[in-house]
Amino acid sequence: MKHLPELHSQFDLSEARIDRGQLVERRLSDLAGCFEDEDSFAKSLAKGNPLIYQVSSQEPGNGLGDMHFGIGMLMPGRIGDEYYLTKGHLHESREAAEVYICLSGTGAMLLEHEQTGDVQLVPMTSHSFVYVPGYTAHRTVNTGIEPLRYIGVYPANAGHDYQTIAKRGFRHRVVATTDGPQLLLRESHS
Ligand code: PAN
Ligand code: ZN
Repeated sequence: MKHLPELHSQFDLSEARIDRGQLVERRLSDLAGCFEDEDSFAKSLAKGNPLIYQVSSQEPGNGLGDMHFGIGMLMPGRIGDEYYLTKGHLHESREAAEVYICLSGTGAMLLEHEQTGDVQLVPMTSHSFVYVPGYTAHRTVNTGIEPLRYIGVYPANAGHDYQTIAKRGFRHRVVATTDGPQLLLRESHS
């Protein structure tokens, strides 16, 4: 069966790009304020401004019931003891959930419920799904030594609220310890 061209898109796993995708790139400087250790952040930034993650996404429609989707690639690395991470956000439509499909690499999804404060660190390993419920701030961290690649699928009306996170921050952070990745309370959280 021949697909209509706009309904079929190929993605490049290694480059983490979808055909006709809009590309967003986040460099270290875009993540100011996200890491606890500001001295380590400043020292790393003085050495260069590497790409930390990118998302290539498609927004085929904005009608009721439409879906958006994107493929992300988060690089391995740390600032101090804290793993490289995405900015993280709540959905503007708070009830909007999201499905992540983990393709390669090793990481975790930090989930914090906006009202209850319930926190979960959900493993992201290749060939697994992570379900992100509504009303939940979500941030991806790469706890491995390879790029973490994943696909996210969410309702078209979800929207991205970065401001609430920028103001309040996440209450927890994910750090490297001799026992592996651990979830700690963020000291600077207000
Ligand atoms: C994902 C994220 C992606 C990048 O596609 O947008 O992981 O993270 P930030 O958006 O927090 O920079 C998603 O959750 N979309 O809703
Ligand atoms: Zn999301």
